[in-house]
Amino acid sequence: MLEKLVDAIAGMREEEAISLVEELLDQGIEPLEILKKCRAAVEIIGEKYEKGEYFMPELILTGEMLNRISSLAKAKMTESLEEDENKYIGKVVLGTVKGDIHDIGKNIVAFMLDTNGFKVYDLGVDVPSSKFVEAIKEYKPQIVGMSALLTLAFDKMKDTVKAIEDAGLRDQVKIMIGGAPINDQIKEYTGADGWGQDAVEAVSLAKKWMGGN
Ligand code: B12
Repeated sequence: MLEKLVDAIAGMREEEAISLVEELLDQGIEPLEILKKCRAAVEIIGEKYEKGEYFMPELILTGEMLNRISSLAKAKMTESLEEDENKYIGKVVLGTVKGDIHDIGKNIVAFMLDTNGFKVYDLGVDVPSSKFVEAIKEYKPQIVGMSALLTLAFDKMKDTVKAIEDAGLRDQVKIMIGGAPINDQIKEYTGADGWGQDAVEAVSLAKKWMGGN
């Protein structure tokens, strides 16, 4: 049935995918197993997008499906994980910066970090620097992730890094940034510690910073 799930997601059959997830969870399948299968489906979708078989509407639908599936899976996961914070590899505060409302990529990053054992505090979109600072104080993450698709938002990323510095929290967190236009130069400009081209790189970077491989 797990393979049927991959097929339903990659085939854009949203309601079938949701029913399958509900059934699998009822059968006691580990939420993490389900999320791993979603990751496999996302890889197929990404390939189809690159080949020109899928377009933006499919990516948007993917984001929507993943949100629905991850909230079903997360509801189960938090039951077992929240009792023991030590089970997480690390904590990440994540958001799309002020002025930018693109969140499909950010949600995929959140989802992938989740699947890989990180506790993610997703602040949403259009997030002002003050909200990042408050979230660092409240959740004490080791990592902060910022997403942006608009070139206008680079300054907001820089401002947020500065606000974290001004609040005396800069040495407590590693900061990663991402989004289609981000590159090494933007990383240097904003003062972030690293950047990732996709959600897989986000996870590798986060694991590296937490001392994993
Ligand atoms: C879908 C889309 C929208 C949707 C967003 C829906 C949503 N819920 O997100 C809607 C229609 C709302 C939208 C609105 C706008 N958009 Co728009 N949009 C796009 C589009 C087509 C795709 C973006 C996307 O979702 N890509 C797919 C995801 C999966 O990729 P991704 O975001 O890059 O994420 C991956 C990586 O970058 C990385 N990543 C992402 N975040 C992070 C974070 C970290 C920490 C790490 C490590 C990695 C990482 O991992 C992700 C997964 O692999 C792009 C064009 C494009 N080709 O990028 C334009 C684009 C980004 N939009 C653009 C514009 C101009 C706008 C508008 C201003 C349009 C308007 N005039 O109203 C508004 C902006 C409103 C605002 N204030 O933000 C421009 C930006 C130009 C610029 N240089 O700034 C683009 C480039 C289109 C263009 N060519 O002109 N948009």
